[in-house]
Amino acid sequence: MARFWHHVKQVIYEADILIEVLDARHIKETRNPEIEEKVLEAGKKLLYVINKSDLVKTKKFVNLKPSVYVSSTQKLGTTILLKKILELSRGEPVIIGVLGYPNVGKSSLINALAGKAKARTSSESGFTKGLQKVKVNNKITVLDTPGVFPDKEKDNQKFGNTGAVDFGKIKDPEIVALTIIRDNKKIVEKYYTLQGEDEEDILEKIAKKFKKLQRGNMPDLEAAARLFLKDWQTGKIIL
Ligand SMILES: Nc1nc2c(ncn2[C@@H]2O[C@H](COP(=O)(O)OP(=O)(O)OP(=O)(O)O)[C@@H](O)[C@H]2O)c(=O)[nH]1
Ligand SMILES: [Mg+2]
Repeated sequence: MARFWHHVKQVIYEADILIEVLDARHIKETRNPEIEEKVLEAGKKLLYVINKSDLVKTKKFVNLKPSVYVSSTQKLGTTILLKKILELSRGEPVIIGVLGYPNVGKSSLINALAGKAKARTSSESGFTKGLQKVKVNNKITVLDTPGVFPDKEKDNQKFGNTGAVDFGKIKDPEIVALTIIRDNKKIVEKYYTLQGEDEEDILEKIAKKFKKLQRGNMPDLEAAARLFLKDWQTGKIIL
């Protein structure tokens, strides 16, 4: 991940305002204190944008200032965000750097602001590789960046939960899936319309329901775990 740091530093240097994009389902987990510190140290303004708000039924109260809830794919909250940007820039031309965890929707946010698909997006985490400049209008220019984790972080569970490492690549998918199922039992049971004694039982039932079976009709728990993580990470399961 270290190779991404020079992009981050460059963006912080070039931009007047930095947006940290957070995932509404995992606000705390997708914050990056190292980046926040660097932004403030550089004397730049930090604006929190809580994206994927369409994936939560109730918006949590967050003590982050200034912050705006948006859904980039459903274009919700973007007018309020543009207003906030104009307020912070006092109507002067401004360069905005967009930072955040992999896969939180940085590129999608830029497209929502620009009103067209100018930054390339993907459900694959780690998609944006270098810096990309996008002109939103004649006052606002936005810099897209590759997602970054905090330097020291190696938390496989968190990567799976937030989608920072995607379902196809995550290590130990069964452990990751079982922990998420345990922590969200009711929601998972409701989504798959099944019930289980515990998380292992639920994962077995998911395997059977979607015919993820090994020889002898035994449930293939790794395949079921990846299927579950796909649904989880791509926002099919609404919290
Ligand atoms: N439901 C929902 N999905 C979103 C939203 N914003 C982005 N996504 C999806 O999240 C995935 C990642 O979006 P990107 O915009 O590529 O995310 P990114 O932060 O640029 O990702 P990297 O470049 O890989 O770091 C895509 O599948 C998007 O369609 C949103 O507001 N709601
Ligand atoms: Mg991107």
